[in-house]
Amino acid sequence: GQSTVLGYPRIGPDRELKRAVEAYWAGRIDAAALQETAAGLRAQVWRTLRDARLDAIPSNTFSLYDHMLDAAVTVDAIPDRFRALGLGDLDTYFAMARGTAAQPALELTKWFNTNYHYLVPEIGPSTAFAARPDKPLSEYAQARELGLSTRPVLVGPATFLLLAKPAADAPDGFRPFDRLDDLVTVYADLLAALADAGVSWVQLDEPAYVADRSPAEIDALRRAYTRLGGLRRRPRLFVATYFGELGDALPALLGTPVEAIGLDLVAGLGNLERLAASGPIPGRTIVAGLVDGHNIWRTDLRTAAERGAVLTGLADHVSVSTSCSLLHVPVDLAAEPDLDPALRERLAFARQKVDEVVLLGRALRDGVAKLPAPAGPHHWRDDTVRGRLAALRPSDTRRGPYPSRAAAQQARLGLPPLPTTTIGSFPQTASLRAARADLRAGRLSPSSYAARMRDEVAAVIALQERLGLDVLVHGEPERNDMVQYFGERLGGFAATVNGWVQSYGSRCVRPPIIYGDVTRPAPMTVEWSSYAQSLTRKPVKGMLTGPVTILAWSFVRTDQPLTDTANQVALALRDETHDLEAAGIQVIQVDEPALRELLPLRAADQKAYLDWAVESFRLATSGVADSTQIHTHLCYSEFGEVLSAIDTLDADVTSIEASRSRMEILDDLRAAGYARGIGPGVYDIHSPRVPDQAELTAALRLALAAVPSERLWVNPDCGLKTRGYEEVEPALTNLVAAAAEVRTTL
Ligand code: THG
Ligand code: ZN
Repeated sequence: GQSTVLGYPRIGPDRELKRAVEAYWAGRIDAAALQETAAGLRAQVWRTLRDARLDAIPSNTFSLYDHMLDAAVTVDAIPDRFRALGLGDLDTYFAMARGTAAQPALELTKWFNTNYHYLVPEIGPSTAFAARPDKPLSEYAQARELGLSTRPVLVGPATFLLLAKPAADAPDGFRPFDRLDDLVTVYADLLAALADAGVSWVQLDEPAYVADRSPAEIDALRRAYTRLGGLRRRPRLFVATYFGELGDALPALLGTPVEAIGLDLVAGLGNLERLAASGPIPGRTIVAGLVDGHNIWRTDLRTAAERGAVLTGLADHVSVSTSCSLLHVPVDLAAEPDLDPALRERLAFARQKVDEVVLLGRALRDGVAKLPAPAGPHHWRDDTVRGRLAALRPSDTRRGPYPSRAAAQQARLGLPPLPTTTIGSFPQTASLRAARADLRAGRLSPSSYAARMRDEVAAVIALQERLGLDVLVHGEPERNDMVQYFGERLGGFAATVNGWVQSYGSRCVRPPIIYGDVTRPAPMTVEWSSYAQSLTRKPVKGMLTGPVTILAWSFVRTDQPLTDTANQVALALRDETHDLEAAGIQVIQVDEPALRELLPLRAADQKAYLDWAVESFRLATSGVADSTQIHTHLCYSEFGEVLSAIDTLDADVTSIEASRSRMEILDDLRAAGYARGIGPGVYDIHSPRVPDQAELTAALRLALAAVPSERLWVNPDCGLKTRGYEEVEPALTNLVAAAAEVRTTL
C-alpha cells in the first residue's frame, strides 16, 4: 500500500503563520514578507512529509486564512461588495475574511463537527464562476522546485456549494447547489490547467456527503464526477470523504470513473461493511483513513492493519491515510517534553501520525507481523467517581418544578422586571494578558498575579455598580480560555504547552487532553466568585463551563463512551456548584456554547446524543437548592435541531445569541415548549459597533412580542472578552438605559 495524509497543520510548529498574518494586518510587515513566511512554512511541511518517507504528498493544504475562502477565490466567487472595495488580491482576500469598516466579513461557521471554522461563500444566480488556478499551481510549482511532485487538494464542487449560502440578493428559494453544473464546468477548466502543469493526481474533498443528503443531491454528485471523470485532459481524481460514513453516496461514487475514493475508517467504520457488501471493486484505489486525524491518541496499528487487510481483499489498490486532514491536531509531540511519560507514549500529534501512516502502508505491503503492540491499559482510574456514577438515580438529574423554583429565587433575589446582566467575561486587556505571560515566564509571582487579578475583579464590580446592572459577574480576568481554565484544574486532564490547533484564521486554541477518570482536587472558581460577591450587595453569578462544551473543546479518551466522560465532568461541576452555594453565590451560570458541536452529522444518531448531552448538563446543575438560579448561555450556532434539547436542559434562565436573527429564535423556542427565563442577546458583541439606546429599546420591544416581561432578561449576546472598555462602557450604559425605558411602559 501507498501512504498519504489528507492534509497537514499549516500554522507552523510555533504558530509562525499567526504571527506573520497579524504582523501584516498591523502594518508591521509587507506582503512580500508575509508570502516569504508562508512559502517557508509550506516547504517545511513538504520536507517533513518527504523525510518521513510518505509516498504521496499533498499541496494546496496551506492557507493564509481558510481553505474554503481559498476555494471561493479559486472559482472567482468573490462577492461584488468586496470587489467594489478596489483592493489588491491579498487585501481583498483579507477583507472577505475579516471585514472592513465599510463591509462586514463573510460569515464564519463551524466546519462539520470540529472546532475549526470556515468562511461561508455567498453564491447567487449571477455569481460568475471562473477558473483562477493560481494558488494550487504556484504551490505545485514551489514543491516541484524542491523535487517533489505533489497532489493538489481542492474542496470538491458539490461540498463547496452545499456549504455556501445564498447571496443577499438571491431570490427566495434559490440554493447555491442549483449552480452545480456551472461550477463543474469551471472545475473542468481547473483540472485542465493542473494537467497542463504536470499534475498527475488531484484530491477533491467531498465531506458534505457523510451527512444526510437527498437522493437528488447524491445523484448530482454522481453526475458531477461522471462529467469530470470523462474529461480527456485531467489528472487522476481522488475524491476524499471524512468525518463519517458515506452511505448511499458510496455506490454513487463507485459508479463514476474517479480513480480513487477516500473513506474515513475511524469515524465511519461502517464504510468498511458497506464496501464489503458491494463486492469486489476492480480498477479503483481505496484510500483507507485508518489513522485518526481528529484526535490525539496513538493508533492501534494491529487493528488498523487488519482493517486495511480486509480492504486489500476487495479493491485492486489500497492506500493508507489519515481519517481526515491533520489540521485538527497539534503539530508535534516533540514540543511537549514535560508530559507524563505514561501519557506521552499513548499520544500522537500530526508529525507522529505521519509515521503511523507510513508504518501501516508498509505493513499492508509486506505483511502485518512487525507492527508494535498497542499500549497496554492505563491505570488512571478513580474508583470514587466510578462508584458515584454507578450509584446515580433519576432524581439526581431532576430539580423541583419551575414555578416553585422561580418563586423561591425571586423571593431571594428581588430582581426588577427585565433584569440586566452580562454573559460573564469582561475585556481581556493587554495588561491582563501581559500579567499572565509574566506569570508563565516567572517574572510575576503567583501571589502578585492573584493580587493583580483581584484588583481587576474589584474594578469590574465597581464598573457594573456604576452602570446599574442587576446581576453582576466577576469578569473572568483569571481565565485564558473557558475550557482550558477548567482543564488545568481537573484531575484526569492534561494541558499541553504548545498543542495549538487552528480555530479560525489566525486564532488558535490549546485543547486539554482528557485521559483518565475526572476528579476535582480543589474548588476551581469559588475564591474569585466569593471575593467578587464580598464587594457588592447585588447578586454575583458564579461562572462554569458545562460538561458538553468541556468535552467538545478537549481531546477526549476513546476507551469509554463519551457519555461516561461527560458525566464524570458533570459530577466535578456539581461539586463546584455546592461549594459556590456554600460561599453565598445565589446565581450560577453553566455555559454550553458547544452543545451543537458534537451533534452527529446524521439525523438518525442525533437523539441519542442529545439525550446524554442534556442529561450530563442536568447532572451538573440539579444538585442546587430551588432558590439557586441556574443560567446557561448558548452561542456560535444555528439552534434548529437542538431547540427542544435547550428546553430540556431545564435552566432557569437561558441567554442566547439572537441579535443577528432579529429575535426569531424566541418564537422558535416558545414553539419548542420553552417557558422559563430568557435573555436574547440584544446586540452583537462580535462587532466593534456600539449600539445606541433606541436600537436596544427596539430589540427589547421585539422580544416582548414573543416573551412575557416576567421572563425576559436583558444582556449582550456573548461574553465581552474580545471587546475594549471604550466599546463596552457605552454599550452597557445604553443597555441599562434601554431596559429602564422599557420597564416604564410595562
Ligand atoms: N474556546 C475554545 N474553543 C472555541 C472558543 C473558545 N471554539 C469556538 C470559538 N470559541 C472560537 N473562537 C475563538 C476565539 C478566540 C480565540 C480562539 C478561538 C483566541 N485564541 C488566542 C489566539 O489565537 O491568539 C489564544 C488564546 C490563549 O492564549 O489561550 O483568541 O472560546 N476552546
Ligand atoms: Zn457566547
